Amino acid sequence: MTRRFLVGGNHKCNGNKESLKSLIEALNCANIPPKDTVEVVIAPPTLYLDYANTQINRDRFSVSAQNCYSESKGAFTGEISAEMIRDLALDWVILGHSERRHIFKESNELIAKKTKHSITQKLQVIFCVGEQLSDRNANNTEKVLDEQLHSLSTALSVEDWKNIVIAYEPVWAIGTGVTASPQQAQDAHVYIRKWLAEKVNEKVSSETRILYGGSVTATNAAELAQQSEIDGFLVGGASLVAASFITIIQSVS
Ligand code: G2H
Repeated sequence: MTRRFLVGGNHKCNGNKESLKSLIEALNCANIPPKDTVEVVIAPPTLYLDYANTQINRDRFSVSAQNCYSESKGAFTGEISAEMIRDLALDWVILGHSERRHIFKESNELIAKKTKHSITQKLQVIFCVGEQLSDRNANNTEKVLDEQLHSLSTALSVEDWKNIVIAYEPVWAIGTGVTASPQQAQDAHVYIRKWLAEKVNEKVSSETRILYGGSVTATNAAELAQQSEIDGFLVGGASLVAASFITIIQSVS
């Protein structure tokens, strides 16, 4: 089974219209593999989604939201809905990022509910999982992944999984400059794929793309990309710098 590489650029709460304009201009003329070889998705802050989608070359790139709520509309001040993302003609949303889980205290259940709702609205979801350093040190990495994946699988039908890309992002590697070693990342990805085979089915296990995220840089991406179970990256800091992001995209092909 060949899984198409995917590289996501998660801008988090960074940048402004001017920096985004420069980034998009650089991406639009970058020498990168075609979309059917490497899929590239950028996720600017919500306020800039529409701007990004009108400026970027949509034959080569897609634009993703970084989050959305579990309901269509209503009295949920500060939230956006999957319906609104679709209204902007966007196809992607990132859900369950560790910063949503740990800073904003989103539960496994809420994230699963958001994911299901997003899929009903025909969005594709980059669903993030990953353990904290204390979990890893206590040998609880697999337990944490089990819990995060279990609540997702209870919310989804088997059909829904074709709209899911999993991003394994160990929290201790996020924005810290400490990257998981290629072997550590590979081991976690193997575990997630085994979990999918046992709890969902073999087809979902072999077809679901699993990205690695956590201090991916232009320097470490190529070696990580050589691991058989790594199907791409979710990149934070390095996705804000055009030259770095382009090198990362080039390194997966
Ligand atoms: C992990 C990653 C992007 P960074 O959060 O999702 O960020 O590459 O800055 O560690």
